[in-house]
Amino acid sequence: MSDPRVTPDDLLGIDDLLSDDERAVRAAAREFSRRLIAPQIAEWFENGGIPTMRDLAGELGRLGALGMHLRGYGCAGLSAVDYGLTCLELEAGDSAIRSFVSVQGSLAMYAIWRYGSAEQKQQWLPAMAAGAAIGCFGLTEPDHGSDPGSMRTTARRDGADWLLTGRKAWITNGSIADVAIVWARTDEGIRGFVVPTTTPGFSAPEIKHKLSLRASVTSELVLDDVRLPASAELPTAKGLGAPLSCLNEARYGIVWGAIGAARTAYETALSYATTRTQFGKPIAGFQLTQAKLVDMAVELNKGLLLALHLGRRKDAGTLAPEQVSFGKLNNTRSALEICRTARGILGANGISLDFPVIRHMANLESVLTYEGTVEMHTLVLGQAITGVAAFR
Ligand code: TGC
Ligand code: FAD
Repeated sequence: MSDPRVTPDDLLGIDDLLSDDERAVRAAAREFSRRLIAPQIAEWFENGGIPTMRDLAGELGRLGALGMHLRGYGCAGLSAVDYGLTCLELEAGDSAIRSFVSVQGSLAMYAIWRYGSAEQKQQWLPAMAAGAAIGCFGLTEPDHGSDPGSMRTTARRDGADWLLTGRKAWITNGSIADVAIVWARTDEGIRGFVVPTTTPGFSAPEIKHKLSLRASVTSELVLDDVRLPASAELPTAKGLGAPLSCLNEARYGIVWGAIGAARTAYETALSYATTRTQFGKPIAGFQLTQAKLVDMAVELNKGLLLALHLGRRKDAGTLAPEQVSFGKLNNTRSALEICRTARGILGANGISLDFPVIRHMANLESVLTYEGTVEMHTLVLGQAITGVAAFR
């Protein structure tokens, strides 16, 4: 019997931990990413948007990526690991695509799927799973980001109706959404509302001048006495715990996705280092470059193992929110470090959009901040370890 060998692109043999079906889901997402994202993403990033986003949403729907691990209502009903592998492959293309999928499936659809009425589910979920209707999720406000419990957007009763007033900020998909899940303060506490974006008083101006996630749409949501019927309220979403439970879903996808962005940067740096010659030999032949490549590979593989571990727990129903914070904290932080190291290995070429490195690096600055900053997830884990909440 021959000794086990390592392969450079799977140093720990993590592939062996996946089933044939999981490898097939991953292959489909990888093919999608390489065919429909990679060829055009530098241009989309440079121009600040994806002109064919509605078509791409339909393609993502056909891939089964929208609400992939939800059951019923036209959703694919696959596992959390399948969904994670898909997030990884899509984010290997660009964080904007995984962001779209996260917001659509894990935030907007999940909120309706978990907390919605039968009518809300029937009206929105099949169209959203197909990518025919686009959703967004409005929690953050201009003055309340890490501390959403202090939100100022209000919903007050007016006869049988609700009137929503306030402002949300930094909302992914906002200006292209057909439906917004809006979280607002009521006399009874925080509640969620399903807001068709054609409702009078609702507008979603796009936020321009971003230097990160440029291919993604980010918007404000302006709610100026938006009148909604009583049936627009998510009936079982009571209190801040409801939106935070949706965040667990999206954060889980990011744990995997960040590894995809880092993998692309690592592969680019490895390939560059073996072909770029200085001082008469490929720069991969210098010990300092090898140390960088090894550090990148070690962190990449550790991050992937962590994602898979959390995915198996999620499928077993044993994944705790603090464990999601562990993954989000570690994998976004190390993915960004991998991209920064890759950028250095590429020298001047590292700052060009001709290589998929600085784009991923810039995107990950957003990924580090949204869905809970490094500091928030550190404090979540600090509380888990010490038993003391240090948020305020
Ligand atoms: P706190 O008093 O701790 O909790 C309030 C209630 O919520 C419960 N809870 C959770 N439930 C489920 N999952 C979680 N992860 C939960 N964390 C807390 C908690 O048990 C409590 O329930 P109850 O029944 O006792 O009322 O709340 P706090 O005000 O002290 O805040 C805690 C903190 C700081 C951790 C939380 O506010 C937080 O996570 N802040 C970060 C905000 C954030 O992540 N925003 C993300 C906005 S969405 C987004 O960024 C989308 S980007 C997507 C993309 O484009 O890909
Ligand atoms: P702040 O909360 O003001 O924080 C500023 C700094 O202070 C951070 O470093 C933070 O960690 C630190 N800080 C705050 N409190 C503490 C503390 N107690 N201890 C130590 N440090 C602290 N939101 C949505 O609701 N929906 C979306 O779809 C969405 N999409 C986004 C897309 C993009 C591209 C971006 C950039 C953001 C998006 N967000 C979205 C908003 C995102 O969730 C917030 O930006 C994030 O939660 C942080 O809030 P903030 O920007 O207001 O920063």
